[in-house]
Amino acid sequence: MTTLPEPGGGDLLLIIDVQNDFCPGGSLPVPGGHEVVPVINRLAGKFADVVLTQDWHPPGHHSFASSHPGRQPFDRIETVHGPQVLWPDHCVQGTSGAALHPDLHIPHAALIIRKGIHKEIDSYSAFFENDHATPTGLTGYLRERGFTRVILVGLALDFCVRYSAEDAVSSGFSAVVVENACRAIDVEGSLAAARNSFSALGIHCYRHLE
Ligand code: VGL
Ligand code: ZN
Repeated sequence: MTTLPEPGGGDLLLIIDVQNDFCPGGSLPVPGGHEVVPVINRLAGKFADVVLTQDWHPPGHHSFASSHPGRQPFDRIETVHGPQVLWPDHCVQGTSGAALHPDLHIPHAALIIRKGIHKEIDSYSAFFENDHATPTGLTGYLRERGFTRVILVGLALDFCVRYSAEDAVSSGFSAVVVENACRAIDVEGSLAAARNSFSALGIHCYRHLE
């Protein structure tokens, strides 16, 4: 078992999208998604500073296959912001599918960032929408609070965790991913692509951390 060097004052735990729709029984289930809940609850107890995210789409969101006649979930299309995987309708604002998993117990989390709120553009990252330009405000929060390192966990490793980790680094923070507190969707090589990106960017990926 590996342990993270004692979380310090500059460290923030960023918990990505641990929501009902990404767990078995939800509309975009990540295999084993619910298994991260106890692991994250334990890890969060070691951090004074925790932020959560929620994928939070309006009905008819551009990333939904149902918004594109003739398309099926997991088809790919080209958009002005690059390639887009089309998803089943998921995490619609205010629905039970968009709620955090009921067993997630992080009472000391200071902030919940909701992303993907604009109908015409997806937002995998907790920092920027998929145009890589429209901010969510998280960078300002982290800078103003003096955080220097972001420890990432949650769903899905190969989409929202990946893009959040990349944007943490491009925004000047160091980033660490705790893989046993993540699960992946793994469509068309997306998990391998995420791992390649982590090593190219110097994002340390703990395979197993308690
Ligand atoms: C996510 C696909 C679509 C994620 C969100 O949280 O990784 N994946 N929306
Ligand atoms: Zn989404």
